[in-house]
Amino acid sequence: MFCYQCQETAGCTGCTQSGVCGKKPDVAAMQDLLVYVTKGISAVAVQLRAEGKEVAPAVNHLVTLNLFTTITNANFDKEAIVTRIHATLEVKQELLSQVEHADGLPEAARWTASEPMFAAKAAQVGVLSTGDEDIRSLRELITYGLKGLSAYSKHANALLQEDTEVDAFLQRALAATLDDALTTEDLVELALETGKYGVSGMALLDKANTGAYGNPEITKVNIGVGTRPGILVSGHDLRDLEMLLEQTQGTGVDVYTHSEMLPAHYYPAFKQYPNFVGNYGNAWWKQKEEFETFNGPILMTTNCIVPPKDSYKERLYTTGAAGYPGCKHIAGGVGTEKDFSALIAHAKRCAPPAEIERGEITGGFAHAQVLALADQIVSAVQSGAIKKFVVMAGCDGRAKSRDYYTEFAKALPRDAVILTAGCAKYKYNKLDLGDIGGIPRVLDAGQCNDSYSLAVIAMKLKEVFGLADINELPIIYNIAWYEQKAVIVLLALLYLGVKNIHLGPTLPAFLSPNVAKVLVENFGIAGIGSVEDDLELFFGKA
Ligand code: FSO
Ligand code: SF4
Repeated sequence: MFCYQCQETAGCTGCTQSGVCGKKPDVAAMQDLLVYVTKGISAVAVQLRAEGKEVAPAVNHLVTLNLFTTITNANFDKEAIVTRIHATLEVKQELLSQVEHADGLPEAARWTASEPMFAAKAAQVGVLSTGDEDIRSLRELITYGLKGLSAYSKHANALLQEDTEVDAFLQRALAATLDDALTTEDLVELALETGKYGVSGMALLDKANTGAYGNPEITKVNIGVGTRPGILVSGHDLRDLEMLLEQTQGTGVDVYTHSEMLPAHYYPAFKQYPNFVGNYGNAWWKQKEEFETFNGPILMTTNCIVPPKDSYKERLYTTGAAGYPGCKHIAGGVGTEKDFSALIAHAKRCAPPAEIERGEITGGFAHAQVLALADQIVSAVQSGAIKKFVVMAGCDGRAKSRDYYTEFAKALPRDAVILTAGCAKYKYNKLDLGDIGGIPRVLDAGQCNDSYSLAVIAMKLKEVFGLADINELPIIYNIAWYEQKAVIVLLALLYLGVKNIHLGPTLPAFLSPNVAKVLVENFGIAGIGSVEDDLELFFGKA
């Protein structure tokens, strides 16, 4: 196997024996093949559109769900991945029969085989099948960005929102990664275009979430526990959470959020559920301890799954793109009502969660809420009470080096405000960093896709201050990444013209030296240093 798609890749170069995430070589191989056949069906869909034919939404959903399935920590279930390969080959055959001019199609578009051939083919189509390291680097950068975009599209689709232009682009870009005629320049351009559609994809999800559940508002979220048994929901899918909340009414079972599901508490629509108790635990990587003490069933609506301990494995359920062998999967696609009765019955047999923390954390600073406070924020900037905003969005992870972000947050000058989104927040959202004239020093916009909110806020501030360039704002970008959704967020920020983004704790292994050079020279992308050096870099000598 060879996989280098996430920040925790072995030795910062690539996982070759087994994934640091727990992905085994046979699962990695089937993921490689799933990506390959998804590129193939995308090429067929591109050809159909070129011939003026319609591509059904079901095909778009199949492509995005396939890519989402291969995101780090989403699906470890080989059988589930093989089933998706079969389904893709079947739909592809059907689409191929509608193509009039099939001559120019790439091999991936035409390839089909029975299951005994899958392993051999997978060995030929992985990441290393592209020989040139710069082309490989750009193809993977684009593919990982598209995986992130697929995840966001899938969540929007679950709320019955579609953007067929985003889907058409996604398939065109995927197909382009098969095209040997494209140069590094072409692929750099395509990577930026991926960022453009990343903005559209995040905007679509923002519209879907706020349209269905209202605009996030300032909210204090309980981090303690109640006395009744509970179900813990992790991942990012708000529609799954809504169905679970509906089905648990009157059952005596409470619902808690874990990790990236925390921002659900900020939406007005979810506040009406009396059994929606609070947020339990911390970022995804602490789940081994926290799922143990939670005592009740856990629903993973997306990544990030850590291979479960036997002690709680039978309490772990997956749905959507998520999967783990031996864990029960709750079925249901776009527009269907999922049946969570098994989890509810399971919860009733369990003890209530053990308390691991108590108190409250504050969040809900997505664009509408921040813009409602715009006057207060603008005058704090004009009076000098706020000197800088520091975007510390992205992901948390296991690496010890990520303590940097806690120390950096603690050491920031008192007149700096942190803007955050994604699970990166858990590195500092329980520190008492105080406020500036009533404005908290950590403003949490929501999930990683709500980085869109941070971009909307930056655009608005640029307008209010009458600036010509977004980079003239007093905003520093110090972003932590882990998996492929962070890649689409990064490409989206680059597309919006944001320069000098610092990315840590390490730069992606999939950036070849030449591709990294392009990003450094054109966008000022940099890594992180020590807390002291970076503070001096951003704020000058104390
Ligand atoms: Fe985190 Fe995991 Fe949102 Fe990711 S929980 S790491 S970038 O899935 O999606 O921030
Ligand atoms: Fe390794 Fe990350 Fe790939 Fe898992 S997803 S195999 S940890 S590079």
